[in-house]
Amino acid sequence: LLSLVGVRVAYSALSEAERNDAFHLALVQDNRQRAIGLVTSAFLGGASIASICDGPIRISLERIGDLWNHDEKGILVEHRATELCLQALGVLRAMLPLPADDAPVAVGSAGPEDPYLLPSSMCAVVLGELGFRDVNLGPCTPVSTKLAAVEVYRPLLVWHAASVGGDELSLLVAGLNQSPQGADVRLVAGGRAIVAATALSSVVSLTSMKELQAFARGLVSARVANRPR
Ligand code: B12
Repeated sequence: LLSLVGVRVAYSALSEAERNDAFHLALVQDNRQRAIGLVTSAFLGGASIASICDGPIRISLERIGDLWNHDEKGILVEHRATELCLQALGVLRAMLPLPADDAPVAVGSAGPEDPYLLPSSMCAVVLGELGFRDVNLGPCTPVSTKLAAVEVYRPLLVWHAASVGGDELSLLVAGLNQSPQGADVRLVAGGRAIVAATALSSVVSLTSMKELQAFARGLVSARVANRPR
């Protein structure tokens, strides 16, 4: 942790654009200490994990995603950067308190054809910061597996991260409708591939981690208010 102090001091002097540039550069240069130092400095400086995800992490990866068009090492940088961001999220996760015994549960994943790791991992850590016991089933998860998890964990919230995908969200909604545990679940979905699915009325369609944070915070407050005294 001491090795992060230097990065932390430097961080507080930077503007938001400079912070995003610094994180992007750390990913491109594969500078793990700096990348993790910048993210932890943001968190210790009061930024929510949701804002770090929507901010430096998303913005840097968007820039890196354009590299493969004109740089043969683009895909190398992209894969390495994804791994570094996952490590940074892991460090943030380790800085959070463990969930309480009676914590609400959230279960989620990406769809069966979706290899993208970060969106579902981000949902998990964002919900963890709010005190949820988060259960991330990760990429390439069949709908039946998610429904099995709903039966086992009886979650308050289910998230579906869709960077690529087909009609699995309708299958998930149908499965939840038929499941006794599905009745109390709030289903949220987000990601690049979700636009066509917003017509499903039981799905709360969200576009960012900050929106997920706000929605989940509302659920937690309602749960506390409805608790028997
Ligand atoms: C890393 C990466 C990959 C890696 C992923 C590694 C891994 N295991 O995770 C791999 C190698 C798999 C990959 C493959 C491909 N990729 Co790619 N990839 C990316 C890259 C650089 C970053 C993706 C990422 O993780 N971003 C971070 C996430 C968190 O950001 P985000 O998805 O924008 O999510 C935010 C919001 O949408 C929202 N959100 C997302 N999900 C959810 C869920 C919920 C519940 C909520 C509330 C919110 C939410 O919150 C997030 C944070 O703000 C993007 C560039 C980009 N613009 O994102 C290209 C990109 C997505 N890839 C692209 C392409 C073309 C491909 C390939 C077709 C390349 C190829 N020729 O093979 C393949 C297709 C794979 C497939 N099966 O579909 C294009 C897509 C273009 C398009 N319009 O569809 C992009 C945009 C790059 C580009 N500029 O060309 N890719």
